[in-house]
Amino acid sequence: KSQFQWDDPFLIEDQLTEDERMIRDTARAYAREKLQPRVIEAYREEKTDPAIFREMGDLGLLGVTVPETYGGVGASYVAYGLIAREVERVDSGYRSMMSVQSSLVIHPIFAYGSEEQKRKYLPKLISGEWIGCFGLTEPDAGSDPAGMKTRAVKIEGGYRLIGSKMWISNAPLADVFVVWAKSEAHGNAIRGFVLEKGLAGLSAPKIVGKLSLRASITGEIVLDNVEVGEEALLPNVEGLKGPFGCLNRARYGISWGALGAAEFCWHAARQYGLDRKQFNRPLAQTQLFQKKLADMQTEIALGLQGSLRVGRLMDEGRMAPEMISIVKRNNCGKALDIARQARDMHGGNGISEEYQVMRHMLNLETVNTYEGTHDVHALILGRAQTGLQAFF
Ligand code: TGC
Ligand code: FAD
Repeated sequence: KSQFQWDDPFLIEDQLTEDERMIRDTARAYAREKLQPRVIEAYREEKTDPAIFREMGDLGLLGVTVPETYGGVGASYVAYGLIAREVERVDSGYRSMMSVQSSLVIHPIFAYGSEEQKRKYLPKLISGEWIGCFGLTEPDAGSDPAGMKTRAVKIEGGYRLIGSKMWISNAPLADVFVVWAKSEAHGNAIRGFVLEKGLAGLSAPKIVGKLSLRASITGEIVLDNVEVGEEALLPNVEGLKGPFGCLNRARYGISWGALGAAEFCWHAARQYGLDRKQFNRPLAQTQLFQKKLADMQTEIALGLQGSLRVGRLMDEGRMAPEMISIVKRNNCGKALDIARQARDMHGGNGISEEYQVMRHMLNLETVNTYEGTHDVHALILGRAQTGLQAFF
C-alpha cells in the first residue's frame, strides 16, 4: 500500500515539471521570508509597500508566461498558478498585486499591443520598475461591464477620455493604467487604452476604510478629459473579449491563489487542534474537529487538481472560459467556507491578528466577489449548459 500524504493527498507535487517546482520554490521562499514578516502590520495599518513589485520582478515572478524577448521567462500557466498559490498563502492582497500586474496589465499589452507598446512597457512592468493597474469596473457597472459609461472621444491625433473607474487594485501607486472605454470612433465598441501617470486630468484617489484586502491598495481612476495620442490605443482587440481575455487568466490564477489561503487556514486549524486541549484531550481528537479537517482536506485536494487540469489545458491551448468559471467559483467559495471554519476552530484566538485566519477570511470575501462574483460565474455556467442567459 502506498503512503498517504495528508497535506498532498493526490500527489500534486508529482504532476509538476522540474521548472514548475523551481518557480514554485522561489515563490514559496520569497513569500515566507519577505511577505510573511510584513503582512500583519501592513494589514492593520492598511499600508501597501510598493517595493514588493520590484522584489517580485527581481525574482522573475511577474509576467512569467511572457516570452524572454520581452523580459519574461516563458513559463507555463501552471507555474503562474503555483506562484499565486504561494503568495496568497500569505495574503490575498499580495496575490492581487501580482495578478493584476501579470494578467491584467502585462497580458493585454502583450496580447493586444503594438510592437512599440510591447517594447516600451513590458520589460519595465515585468521587472516591477513600473506598477500597473486595470480599469474596467465603474461605480455603475460592475458585474455588467457592458454598461460602462467611460468614453473615448476622437480628437486630432488621438482621443479624449472621460469617465471614472471604481475599485481598481494598485491604481493609487500605478505608473501605467490599462483603461477600457467605449470609443465613439469605433462604433462605440469597447477599446483598451494604455495611459501613463502624470497625464493632465488623470488621478487615482485611494479608497480608504476597506475591511478586506487591506494590504493591497485600491483606488478610483478619474478621467477628466484626459488627452492621449493614437499610440495609447491597444490596436489589436475590440469589444468585451479584450478585457475578458485578461480576466480569464487572472481568474484562473485566483483559483490557485484562493486555495493557497485555504491551505494556510486548514494547516493552522489542524495545528491548533493538536496543540490545544479541552476536556483533557486535544481538540483534534474530537469527531467534529476531525470532520471539519477532512472536509477542508477534501475540498482543497479536489480544487487543486481541478486548477492543475485547467492550467494544463491552457498551456495546450484548449481552455474554454467556462472551465475557468468552474474553478474560480468553486475554489473561492470553498476557500471562504474553509477560512470561516478555521476561524471558528481557533475559538477566541481566531479573531486575533496573530493567528491570521480571520485576515484570510476577510480577504476571501473580496476574492469571492471580484473577477466575477460567485453568482455571476454560476450564471455563466448556467448559460453554457442551457443555452439560456439569465443575467437579465
Ligand atoms: P457576453 O455577451 O457574454 O460577451 C461579450 C463578448 O465577450 C466575449 N466573451 C469572452 N471572451 C473571452 N473570454 C471570456 N471569458 C469571455 N466572455 C465573453 C463574447 O464572446 C462576446 O464576444 P463578441 O465578439 O461576440 O462580442 O457579455 P455579457 O455582457 O453578456 O457578459 C456577461 C458576463 C456576466 C458574463 C460578464 O459581463 C462578466 O463576466 N461579468 C463579471 C465582470 C468581472 O469579472 N469584472 C472583473 C473586473 S476586474 C477585477 O475584478 C480585478 S480584481 C483583480 C485583483 O485585484 O486580483
Ligand atoms: P454588483 O455587480 O452590483 O453585484 C452586487 C450583487 O448582485 C452581487 O452579489 C452579484 O453577484 C449580484 N448580481 C449582479 N448581477 C446579477 C444578476 N444578473 N443576477 C443575480 N445576481 C446578480 N475591478 C477592476 O476593474 N479592476 C480592479 O483592479 C479591481 N479590483 C478590485 C479590488 C477590490 C478590493 C474589490 C472589492 C473589487 C475590485 N474590482 C476591480 C471590482 C470587482 O470586479 C467588482 O466589485 C465585481 O465585479 C462586482 O461588481 P459590483 O461590485 O459592482 O457588484
